[in-house]
Amino acid sequence: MKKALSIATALSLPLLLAGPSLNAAPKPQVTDPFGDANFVNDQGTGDGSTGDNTTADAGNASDLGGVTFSNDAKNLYVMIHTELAPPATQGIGLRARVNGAPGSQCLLFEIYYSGATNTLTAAEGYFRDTCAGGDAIPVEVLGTQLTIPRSTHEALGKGKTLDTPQAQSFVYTGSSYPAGVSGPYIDTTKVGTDYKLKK
Ligand SMILES: [Ca+2]
Ligand SMILES: [Ca+2]
Repeated sequence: MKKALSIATALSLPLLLAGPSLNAAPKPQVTDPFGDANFVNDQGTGDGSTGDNTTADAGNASDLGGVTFSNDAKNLYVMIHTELAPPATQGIGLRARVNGAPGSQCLLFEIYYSGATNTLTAAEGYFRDTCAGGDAIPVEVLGTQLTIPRSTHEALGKGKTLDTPQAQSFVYTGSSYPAGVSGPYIDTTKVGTDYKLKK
């Protein structure tokens, strides 16, 4: 009896110690200040090189705060942080992109929101590989988070790294992608830190 108890204690102790780190919120790979959704940052390029201009602030649902990637065995989760939850009065879109040179990253994670400038009735989420045809694959969107099945693309496989992450917000006009018009950019971020997929 005494032996059984000591084994149980020995087994449970490492689990208890591991608890807090397992529950900690993931750290964002991309960060951006609030107060700079003003059509000025990297306007015309959106490549994330110019940085942040906070001399004016025109938006809040379009004001990027950063991007957090996380994953489990089945899905990649892309959370795009904004000052206020979309949708906004005007139609907007949010985009995170990875893998490639700044300004020409291949993999796009996009959410298009309904608003006065478009005919969307609900948020639409897409994954696109612009270096391989760019076909828009519809994916699940909840708030500002996209859920992409890892089986969608080899770049989301075990041990892969998503490099050169960056985000943009933009005006979206028209109907569902690709019929509508994306732009101009409202806010952009600098390039953040790489994310290595776990599991
Ligand atoms: Ca911002
Ligand atoms: Ca910014």
